[in-house]
Amino acid sequence: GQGSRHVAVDLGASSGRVALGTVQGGRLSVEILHRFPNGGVPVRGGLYWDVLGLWREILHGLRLASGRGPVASVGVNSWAVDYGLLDDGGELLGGVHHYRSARLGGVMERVRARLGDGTIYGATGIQFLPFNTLYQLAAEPPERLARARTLLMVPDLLHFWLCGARVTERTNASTTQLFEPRTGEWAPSLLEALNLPTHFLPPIALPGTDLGELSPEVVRETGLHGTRVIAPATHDTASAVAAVPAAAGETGWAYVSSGTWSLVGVETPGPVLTDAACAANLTNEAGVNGTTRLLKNVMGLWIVQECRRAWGNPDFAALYEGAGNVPAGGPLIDPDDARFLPPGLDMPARVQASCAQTGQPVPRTPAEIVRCVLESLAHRTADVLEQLEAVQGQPIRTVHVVGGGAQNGLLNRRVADLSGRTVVAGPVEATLMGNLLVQAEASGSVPRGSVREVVRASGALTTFPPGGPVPAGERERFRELTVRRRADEV
Ligand code: LFR
Repeated sequence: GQGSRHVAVDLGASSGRVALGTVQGGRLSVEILHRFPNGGVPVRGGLYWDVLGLWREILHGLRLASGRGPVASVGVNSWAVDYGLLDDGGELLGGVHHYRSARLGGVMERVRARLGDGTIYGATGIQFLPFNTLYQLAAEPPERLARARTLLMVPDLLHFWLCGARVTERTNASTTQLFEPRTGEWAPSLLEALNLPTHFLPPIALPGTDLGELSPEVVRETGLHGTRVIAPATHDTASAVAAVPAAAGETGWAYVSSGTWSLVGVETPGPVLTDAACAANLTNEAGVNGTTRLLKNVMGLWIVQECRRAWGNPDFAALYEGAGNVPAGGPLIDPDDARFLPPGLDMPARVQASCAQTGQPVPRTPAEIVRCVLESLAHRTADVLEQLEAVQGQPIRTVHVVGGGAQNGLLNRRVADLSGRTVVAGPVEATLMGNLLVQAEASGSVPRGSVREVVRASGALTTFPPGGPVPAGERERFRELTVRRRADEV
């Protein structure tokens, strides 16, 4: 037979893809049909996503898919926390703000002061990050919220355009800091305490929910017939974690979902809302099958991406090769310093200023700057692994690095060396695979609970044992550098 065919749309902060997945004989093959760039669009001091442009690219990708034969289902995943507001008639009310928009300056601090950290964390178990949906809603003009009938997260909005469903898928809802991880329902009390409306929060649907058939208009535009829209784990990180190639019964593993962000975490059977988890500012996001993703956002390859943009987009491969020739033991930054969050062509200068202010040699060449960033990310990853171990009370021996960043051999090696743990890298396409396999599971084309097994059967992994050079006192040098910010763990 032909196997069962599904289409995944994976929207990342810097690029999007439409991919065709075919499941046959317990294996998944993934063919990327269409790639397109993505990024923030600065307008009048704001920063927005080009959702209409993304929609056009999705339609184009679906048209390509229809040329290959019948498709059982399609599902969209993206980054988290951002949303569109719809009016009664389903019209989009204004732009979709980017989570790195300057509109959020000072908002989280005000909300935390008003509600108290214990109340917010106790209700949601979510890491305090300035761009959480809770703070974005607190930054909205009240008239806009009053006019809004439905809030949809970015993948939900695209599903709505595909098939008309007005629901929020659970994994992405869980990132908002408006979601109760124990009950799986919204936590409207936080909005109420801020005197904000809650009427626009839609019903929550589980990953794997059949949302309906493509609208007649989309059928006309794409040529797809009989294709269902099935919600995957719409949060990209949740799709990636669903596809971590851990073996059945494997214990003592953590994951890094490596891309624009590094999401460093473990999978737990339920939320961990202890004082220790709160003090470590760990997030409890929803995973597939009722699991919890206990993790922390680490700034990730964003700093390198933004430096590269400033340097006129040279080849990533050349940048990383150059960085590999720079010796270890050079200057370090605290990658989670808030100064690195906003976009800007001054990113290399920010890295340099940080090194200068901490009395270290200033990296000059792109190779030196990239090495400094990668080395610092590896240190920070090692720190978070230690925090996760302490909070969970269980040793972590293996680190599964998945996503685009898993191609970065230098970063993988340094995470292994600096954390003293074995890194298993791959798959690079974990997000697409997780998205596709949750659809396949829901449509019955792979057995329930077999997603990780199918991923393991579908491609080779690369192992990086620890043991490379770690100059004496190196870990302490990084800790020293980050101690002031870590007191607040944001
Ligand atoms: C990764 C990611 C992270 C989320 C960040 C912002 O792509 O989804 O999990 O914290 O983007 O939405």
